[in-house]
Amino acid sequence: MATFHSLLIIALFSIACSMLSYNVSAATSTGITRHYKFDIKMQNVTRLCHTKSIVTVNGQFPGPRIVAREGDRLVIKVVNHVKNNITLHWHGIRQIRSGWADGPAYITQCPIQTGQTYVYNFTIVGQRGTLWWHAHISWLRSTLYGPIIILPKRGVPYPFPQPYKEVPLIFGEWWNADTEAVINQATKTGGGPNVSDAYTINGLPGLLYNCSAKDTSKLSVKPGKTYLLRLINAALNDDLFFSIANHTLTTVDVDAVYVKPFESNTIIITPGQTTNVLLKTKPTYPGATFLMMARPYATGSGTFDNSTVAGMLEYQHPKPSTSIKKLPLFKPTLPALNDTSFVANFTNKLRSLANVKYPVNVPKNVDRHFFFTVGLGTNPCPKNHTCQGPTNTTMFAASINNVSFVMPTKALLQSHFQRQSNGVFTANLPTSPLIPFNYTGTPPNNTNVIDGTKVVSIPFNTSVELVMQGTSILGAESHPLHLHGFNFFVVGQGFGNFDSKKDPAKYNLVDPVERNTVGVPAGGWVAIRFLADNPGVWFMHCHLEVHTSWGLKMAWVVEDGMLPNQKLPPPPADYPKC
Ligand SMILES: *[C@@H]1O[C@H](CO)[C@@H](O)[C@H](O)[C@H]1NC(C)=O
Ligand SMILES: *[C@@H]1O[C@H](CO)[C@@H](O)[C@H](O)[C@H]1NC(C)=O
Ligand SMILES: *[C@@H]1O[C@H](CO)[C@@H](O)[C@H](O)[C@H]1NC(C)=O
Ligand SMILES: *[C@@H]1O[C@H](CO)[C@@H](O)[C@H](O)[C@H]1NC(C)=O
Ligand SMILES: *[C@@H]1O[C@H](CO)[C@@H](O)[C@H](O)[C@H]1NC(C)=O
Ligand SMILES: *[C@@H]1O[C@H](CO)[C@@H](O)[C@H](O)[C@H]1NC(C)=O
Ligand SMILES: *[C@@H]1O[C@H](CO)[C@@H](O)[C@H](O)[C@H]1NC(C)=O
Ligand SMILES: *[C@@H]1O[C@H](CO)[C@@H](O)[C@H](O)[C@H]1NC(C)=O
Ligand SMILES: *[C@@H]1O[C@H](CO)[C@@H](O)[C@H](O)[C@H]1NC(C)=O
Ligand SMILES: *[C@@H]1O[C@H](CO)[C@@H](O)[C@H](O)[C@H]1NC(C)=O
Ligand SMILES: *[C@@H]1O[C@H](CO)[C@@H](O)[C@H](O)[C@H]1NC(C)=O
Ligand SMILES: *[C@@H]1O[C@H](CO)[C@@H](O)[C@H](O)[C@H]1NC(C)=O
Ligand SMILES: [Cu+2]
Repeated sequence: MATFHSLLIIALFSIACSMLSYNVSAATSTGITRHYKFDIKMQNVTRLCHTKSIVTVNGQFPGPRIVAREGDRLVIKVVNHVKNNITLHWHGIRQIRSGWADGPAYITQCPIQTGQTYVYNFTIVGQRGTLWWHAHISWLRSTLYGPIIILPKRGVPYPFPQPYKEVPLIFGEWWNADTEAVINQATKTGGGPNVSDAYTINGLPGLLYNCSAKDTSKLSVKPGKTYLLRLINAALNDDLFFSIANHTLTTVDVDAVYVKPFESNTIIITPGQTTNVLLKTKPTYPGATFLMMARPYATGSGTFDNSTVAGMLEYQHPKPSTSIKKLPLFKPTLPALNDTSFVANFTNKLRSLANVKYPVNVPKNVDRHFFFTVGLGTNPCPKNHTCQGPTNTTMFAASINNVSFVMPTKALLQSHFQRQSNGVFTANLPTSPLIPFNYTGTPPNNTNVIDGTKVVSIPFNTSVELVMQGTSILGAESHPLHLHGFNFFVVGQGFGNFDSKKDPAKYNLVDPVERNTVGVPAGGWVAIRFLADNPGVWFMHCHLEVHTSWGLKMAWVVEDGMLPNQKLPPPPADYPKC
């Protein structure tokens, strides 16, 4: 698909219109039920002159779009026709009391095995904007991903001028090699995984790569109109800068929450984040074509794919019959690959609307404070092996408070629900570092982590403050931390070591941005708050897939409340078994 099909709101088709009566065992839907069938199957796809058999939904790459309205129920029947185990995650969906449908493998469910079917069934409550779905097992999300477009309830306008058209732009990362082989090799050797061969926009690498000119995403626009671009970063391992030559972008929504609009030439978007921007086209036909480009932001010491994806913004010619002569092509100027101050500047501008219609429900009082260090570390190389970690006797690892999370072989949510956590997980993740050090200074001599399946357990309705402190062990870099089951408020961020005496005084409790994925600044910290009003087991992890593989992940167990509608209902009948 070399051209964009403008998102047709009229193309929204609802198959069943169900009147849902109030049901205390599930979040109530105020809209309609939309049914989707996702067949997981192999498909041959050619990019950069390499043909590869990839795992897809319905043979599509990127996968199909889900379009719904706030308040609708989604019922997605997933049938696995491939050899791999599969789970799908509906990234950013709150899953209020529907944790069984959240998707991370061995956290909320066992995988859907070959030949099996599982129906993901959940409602969209209080969210509108762009989210996305992706596989949540191993590295299969490299090809299994697609947009979730959530329109406001019928008759409710956007808090910005109605755009002429809406277009999803989903950034991805393409490997010529099989990504399962890439992560398996890295796990074995303890080294960094091979980097990707290209970035993509809507699955296409674009004209700056060899053997790729015909695979360029093209956005055809009319002059004098406003377009809503729904940007999604589905790349595995890279934060991305994005810019369109000679055009300004107005950010209006992040992670399906409206923000105070602001303009910039470039945006930064981490894996897991979504950003809706308004693009105002030039008033008259400019007689030029403009590149839309994305490339990484990276500060770590490891190698990364530093290539650039480009798509084309093309103005429709006023006289289509006349032959079009070759037009000049303009390229945007993107920040330097390591421009941390640009990132801080941009993220500091993100503010909630904080008005009567869209209030900020940031917890003002905190029940429990947590301080997590996030960053890299090492595991010892197995005896009599040579490893490719930071030294030949170590393997790369990553941790939270020095605990590198070990994947269980049973689903945590099921074990929790059945009160059979024994031998599956322990609720003893340290709530602050056991050995404090200068997190952003010279790292300690011993960089080894502790391996374990450790979680934090909290009562229903606990108001949580979590400070995430980046470490400089093996290089300071930004970690996009994603929390399942909740949105959180970003109340503060800064560089260096968090100062619990001085920094809280500077918190923004007036209009903090509300989101589900936040970049912990490279060599810095971020403070978030959320109300744990959703019973279940909720994964929190770095959305750089390599760091998740290395153990930068944990889970919050949120206990049931006293009232019937504060309890997690039982799992559905077709819930997969391990
Ligand atoms: C992919 O290509 C291979 C080799 O050409 C072929 O054997 C296979 O049937 C193709 N698979 C699909 C799903 O088309
Ligand atoms: C989805 O969940 C709702 C609420 O629990 C239930 O009424 C409905 O039957 C479910 N649909 C399917 C297809 O499982
Ligand atoms: C990773 O890259 C190395 C060096 O180019 C290559 O030898 C190896 O086969 C690659 N691994 C995978 C899984 O593609
Ligand atoms: C685009 O911007 C460049 C410099 O940034 C400028 O030279 C050029 O005239 C602009 N072109 C159009 C069509 O706006
Ligand atoms: C990208 O990385 C390659 C290989 O490490 C290097 O040669 C090249 O200079 C880098 N390009 C940029 C723009 O940094
Ligand atoms: C960014 O990279 C450039 C060139 O590689 C280097 O000169 C500069 O010191 C780096 N800046 C930071 C803040 O690390
Ligand atoms: C922050 O961004 C604004 C507007 O985009 C710009 O004017 C300002 O120079 C930037 N500041 C820094 C420190 O980059
Ligand atoms: C490791 O290597 C040493 C010497 O090369 C040998 O004596 C020892 O038995 C080996 N240990 C294992 C567990 O293979
Ligand atoms: C591992 O590294 C050490 C120090 O750099 C070196 O002396 C040793 O020969 C290496 N071992 C192997 C098996 O490469
Ligand atoms: C931590 O180390 C950095 C870099 O060496 C230094 O600038 C800073 O003062 C140290 N901070 C503390 C709290 O010791
Ligand atoms: C760490 O290593 C350095 C240099 O090897 C040494 O001077 C220092 O004493 C060590 N520190 C600790 C706490 O072991
Ligand atoms: C698929 O998942 C099941 C259940 O966890 C596991 O026993 C099996 O080994 C997995 N298969 C593959 C190919 O990973
Ligand atoms: Cu990370």
